[in-house]
Amino acid sequence: MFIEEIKLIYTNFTAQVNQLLSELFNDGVLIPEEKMPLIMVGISLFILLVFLSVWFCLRRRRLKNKAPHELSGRAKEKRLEQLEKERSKERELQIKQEEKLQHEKEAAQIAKSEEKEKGLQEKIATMEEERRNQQVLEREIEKEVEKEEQLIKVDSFIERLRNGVAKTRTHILNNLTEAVLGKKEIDEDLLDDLEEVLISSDIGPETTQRILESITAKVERKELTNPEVLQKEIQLEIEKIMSKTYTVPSASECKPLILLFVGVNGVGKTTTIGKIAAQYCQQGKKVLMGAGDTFRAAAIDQLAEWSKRADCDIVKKEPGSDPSAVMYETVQKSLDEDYDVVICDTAGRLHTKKNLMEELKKMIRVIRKLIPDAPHEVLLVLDATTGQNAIFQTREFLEAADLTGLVITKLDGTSKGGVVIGIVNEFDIPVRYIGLGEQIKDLRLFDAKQFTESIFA
Ligand SMILES: Nc1nc2c(ncn2[C@@H]2O[C@H](COP(=O)(O)OP(=O)(O)OP(=O)(O)O)[C@@H](O)[C@H]2O)c(=O)[nH]1
Ligand SMILES: [Mg+2]
Repeated sequence: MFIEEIKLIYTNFTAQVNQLLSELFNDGVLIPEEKMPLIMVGISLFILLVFLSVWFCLRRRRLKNKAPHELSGRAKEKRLEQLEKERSKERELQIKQEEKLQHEKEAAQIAKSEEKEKGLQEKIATMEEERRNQQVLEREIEKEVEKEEQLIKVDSFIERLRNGVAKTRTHILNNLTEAVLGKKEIDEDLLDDLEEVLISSDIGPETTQRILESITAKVERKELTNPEVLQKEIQLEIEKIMSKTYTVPSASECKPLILLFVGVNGVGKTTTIGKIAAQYCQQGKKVLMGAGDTFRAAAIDQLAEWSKRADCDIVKKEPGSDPSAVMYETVQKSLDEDYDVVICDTAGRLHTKKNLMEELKKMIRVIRKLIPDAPHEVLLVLDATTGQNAIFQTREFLEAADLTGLVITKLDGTSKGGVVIGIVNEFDIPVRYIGLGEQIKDLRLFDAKQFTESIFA
């Protein structure tokens, strides 16, 4: 009876489940009755599985929330293990977080120091830029100062040159202005006056004649009519006389370049040699001096002193020895030891003038034995303060040697430097150097334009 009831309940239940399934799948097909037990077993197993899963989850959660001492046996061990794992995970996490924080801190610090460094670098760059600007400024100032110093030097040199021809200038300019005054044209009278003005100046009769001839020719050709331009004409004529075209042998073409200085005593030969040697040394040339004035012991010492000042070598012998022997030894040494420039001093006074000239000729012969085209320059030194006397000296020295150039010294000690114009005109020898003082820098290459301007400008 009871079993029958259970069967009935089961049958109803399966029928309802079948109905439910057909509604669930919405297909209206009922499962055959013989398959229902299997379906029911499946459903039961599914429900059991769901129940067990829920139970397992709940149990796990409960165990998880329990303290280890509330557990026992395997569960306790597991819980402890789990707790250990969780703790180590937490520690790892904490370490990671700390590391992250540390990294962030470090990164922030690095960024900060990088920013600081960048700022510093920018500051350094600005300072560097400022320093560079400062240096540029300093260099510019130095250049300016140098320029100014140069100008002052040039000025003082030109000023001294103007002083050296002051009397020549005042004489020519004043008298010429007077002669030209009120004249409308250049006539015979004016030309006579002009002749008087020039001849009474220190430029000499020959030069006066040359200038007059040139001006008269221009007047005749009607190229020159205005008295006002006479001064400019004279200036141009004088510049023409002074501008000799000549080839100066250079130290690079002639090696060694042999220079021989001649002139009467006291004109400034030794001093000029010292100044020229110093200038060549400053250009980096290897310079040798030859102490050819053996007549006076003091002359040898004076040249030796200059060689020290100029920082070059010297060949010297005892006073009284043969000057030609000194020349030979000097030139031989220059050839053996590869000198660039040889500068030879000579005596300005011997027992007789004839001796002086003969000695000079002999020296030149001896030098030519070693170097046939030497001496490359024979420079006659003239003292500007001796005036017309310089003309006689030039004449005499020309008989003994082929003079290649003149050195006019002591232009700072005269006001009648115009005498130089006469010498150059008469002998057709170029002026190579002028001396306007006793310092090295006071010896300059002669510039015809500068010289003429110093008289007329
Ligand atoms: N003011 C001035 N003095 C000069 C110049 N050149 C040379 N002197 C001076 O003139 C004097 C004579 O110069 P020296 O060089 O000894 O003359 P020197 O021709 O060798 O004379 P000797 O050896 O006797 O033949 C010295 O006191 C020099 O300082 C110059 O251009 N200007
Ligand atoms: Mg001398």
